[in-house]
Amino acid sequence: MSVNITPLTQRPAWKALEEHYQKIRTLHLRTLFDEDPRRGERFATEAVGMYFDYSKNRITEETMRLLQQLAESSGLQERIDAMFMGEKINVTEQRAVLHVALRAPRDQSIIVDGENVVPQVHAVLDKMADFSNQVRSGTWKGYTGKRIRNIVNIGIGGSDLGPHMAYEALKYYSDRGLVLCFVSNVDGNEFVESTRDLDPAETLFIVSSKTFTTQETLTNAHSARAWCVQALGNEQAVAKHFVAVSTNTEEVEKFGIDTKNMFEFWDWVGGRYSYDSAIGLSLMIAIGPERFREMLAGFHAMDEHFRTTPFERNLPVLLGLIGIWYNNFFGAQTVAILPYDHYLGFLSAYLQQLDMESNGKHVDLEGRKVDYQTGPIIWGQPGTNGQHAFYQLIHQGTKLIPCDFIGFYQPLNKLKPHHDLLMANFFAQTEALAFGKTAEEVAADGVATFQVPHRTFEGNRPTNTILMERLTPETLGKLIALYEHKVFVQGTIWHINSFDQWGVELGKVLANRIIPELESTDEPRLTHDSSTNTLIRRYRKLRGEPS
Ligand code: G6Q
Repeated sequence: MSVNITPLTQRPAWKALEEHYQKIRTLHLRTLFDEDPRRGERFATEAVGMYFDYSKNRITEETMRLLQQLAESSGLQERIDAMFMGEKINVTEQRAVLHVALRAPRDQSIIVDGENVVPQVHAVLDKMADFSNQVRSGTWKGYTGKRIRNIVNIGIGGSDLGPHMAYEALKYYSDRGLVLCFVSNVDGNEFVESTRDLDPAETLFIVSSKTFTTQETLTNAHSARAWCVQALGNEQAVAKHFVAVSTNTEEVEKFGIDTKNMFEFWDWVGGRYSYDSAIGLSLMIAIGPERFREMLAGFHAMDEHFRTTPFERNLPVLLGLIGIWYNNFFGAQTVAILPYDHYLGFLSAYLQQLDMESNGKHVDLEGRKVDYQTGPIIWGQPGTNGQHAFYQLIHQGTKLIPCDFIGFYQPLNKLKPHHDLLMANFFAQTEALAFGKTAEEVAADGVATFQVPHRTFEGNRPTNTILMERLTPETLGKLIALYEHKVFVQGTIWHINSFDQWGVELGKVLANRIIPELESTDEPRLTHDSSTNTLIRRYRKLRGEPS
């Protein structure tokens, strides 16, 4: 479908944007707001309960018109339809990309290889709900008959970040009688610290791995198994203390987990798009099946908005296009994600994987090296903490850093006066970033002349503002789907495959080669480069006992 598309940088829409950039690159947000007193309302839109103000961006109506043209010239609508219809748009792996099916209502039909996948999705959700209810109610007992109080999710990357982020985000709604931990790193310190205060008789491990072959996850799962069996004195304990989430039945069986305690998902769910599949089992146990379904409904509402809304009012499209504007025309290298909500502490780490693993690609769908920038570096942390740390560079540094500010009208914990103070800071930051403070204004405050340049803020720093009512399972679903689809919009325009991750492979292969070189008792014959050889020899000599 896309093979004959004109290369991105040769399209009229791209060239028009390049010219347009030359015209407005020095235009200041102060001028744009002065010239149009209603700009703050005109460059804002609301859908599915999400208010999106993009007026504090270095854009005009012409910019948005040209960006939309660029989206059209990329066949964006056709690509959206292709994804929702289950076409194999992940071309390098020959797979459909159907995270949207994970939140489709029961009566919807999405066909993959001649089969409607929606009933399978709901069958697994029902099985998860049944299991979650058993654990939450105490019906599911450990090997010694004790109730389960600790849930440890063992998984990494897409099998860790989603449920971890969402558990933190929705902690307010979680069962406080349960302790949840997430163990991902192959570094044994994490496993030991996470389990040291837990009673094995009360602990359930959820081994989450799409492939069930991931080194980190299997190493942690084997350590967990040894920890559990040693404490409970019998191999049979595994059946009561381990469940698996995977697509690989054979490997799950090999590990010794009964496949009736396995929760399935499918190859058309990418790891970083998987937390509303069975990969979210730990989250469902924490917040309960009803809340989990509310979250899926939030995802679905944003999916439908994305699929059906014209580009000029389509939130993921607008967010994606504005990102392209800075990334490809202003040369911005990064995007800061700044949620003003403590519960969203893991959001930027989660979005980092979602965006950077999806769009960190250097060749297009046909394998040609691209001659334009693709995915940006994603980073950030919640306000107001960041204000006292890295915001300095955003305000007065030499780099252009577009920021997404995310907040809620209502706090979950009503503790006066905190929320008003939090939101005052939110609004003040976007105002300061946009309008700055001129040297004249600084001098007029009576500031000593030598200090004036240091205390001047250029402004013209762009921000998006995303506001919703309250942080709930439903609003979280909408927010995550917004970013999933933003990544899709950008990947489509860059004409890259946002759904593979070959970049993770090389390091894995090389590590597997080095493992026996570290483990061998005889001095290994090393054939790496001189740096790697020396590092390995030095490590072997100085590590003490092999571990
Ligand atoms: C995500 C990636 C990657 C993956 C992990 C874990 O999109 O594919 O982060 O989720 O490598 O893989 P497994 O679930 O197979 O253990």
